[in-house]
Amino acid sequence: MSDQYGPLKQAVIDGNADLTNALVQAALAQGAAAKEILEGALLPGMAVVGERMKSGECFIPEVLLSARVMQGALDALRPLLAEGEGGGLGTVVIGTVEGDLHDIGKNLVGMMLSGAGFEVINLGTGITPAQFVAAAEEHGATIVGMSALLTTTIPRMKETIDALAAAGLRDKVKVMIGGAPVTQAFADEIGADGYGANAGAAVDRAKSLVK
Ligand code: B1M
Repeated sequence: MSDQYGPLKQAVIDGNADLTNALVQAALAQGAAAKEILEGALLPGMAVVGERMKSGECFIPEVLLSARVMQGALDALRPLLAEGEGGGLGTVVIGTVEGDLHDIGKNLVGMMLSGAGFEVINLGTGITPAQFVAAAEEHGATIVGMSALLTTTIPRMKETIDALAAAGLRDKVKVMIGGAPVTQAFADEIGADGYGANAGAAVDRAKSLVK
């Protein structure tokens, strides 16, 4: 799979939007499934960018380019990823926590939840505990989903759980968390109901939470 998608993966790494879009469209035209394109090229491409960022081989401007390219490709795949199993599973209010602007993974999880039959209210990035609480109340959320990519921002997840409890909502909503630094052990520690290592696992967990 990875060889077939080598050029597309490389286009994401290079931050080449035109080539990425063209290769995504070509793959779709040849009958590739959106999930296959995502898992075979787009996610591995971003993983390489992450490794290079960590090792100092590339810097924020390059990472931003790749991130924009990834977001553009996800937008093209959105209708296909969100195609799905019918509605009725409940409402998920999802956002990236305060102080954190990483949103690619959170948007992907939102799309996949939508495809699985949840109504998804995507609050965006930098969401404070009070904003999560207000949105959960306003939309009658079944699940509150929080994403964080920074070790410095994951403490906001526990603060949000505490804020939900203080607002009398903790028994009414399930809390799901995810993002690169988040683990099942951390989810257990802060009293979250569910954790997903990736979008697929997040959907499975969300479904099991509303059964
Ligand atoms: Co940032 N960044 N970044 N960054 N960035 C990381 C996270 C980092 C690991 C890079 C590195 O050093 N290797 C590092 C964090 C280190 C740490 O905290 N220990 C880092 C840093 C340091 C920073 C800055 C501080 C850099 C700086 O300014 N000096 C800065 C912080 C800005 C801020 O948020 N306040 C910053 C900025 C940026 C960009 C703006 C350039 C860009 C973000 C663009 C955007 O999101 N719109 C960016 C990017 C792109 C990354 C990396 C390279 C890629 C993240 C990504 O999109 N991955 C990232 C490296 C990495 O993660 N390996 C990195 C693809 C995405 C599909 O995966 O988000 O993990 P992910 O989502 C997955 C799962 O985690 C899970 O499912 C998703 C789909 O499979 N998941 C959930 C996510 N949310 C979930 C919620 C759930 C369930 C599952 O339930 C609700």
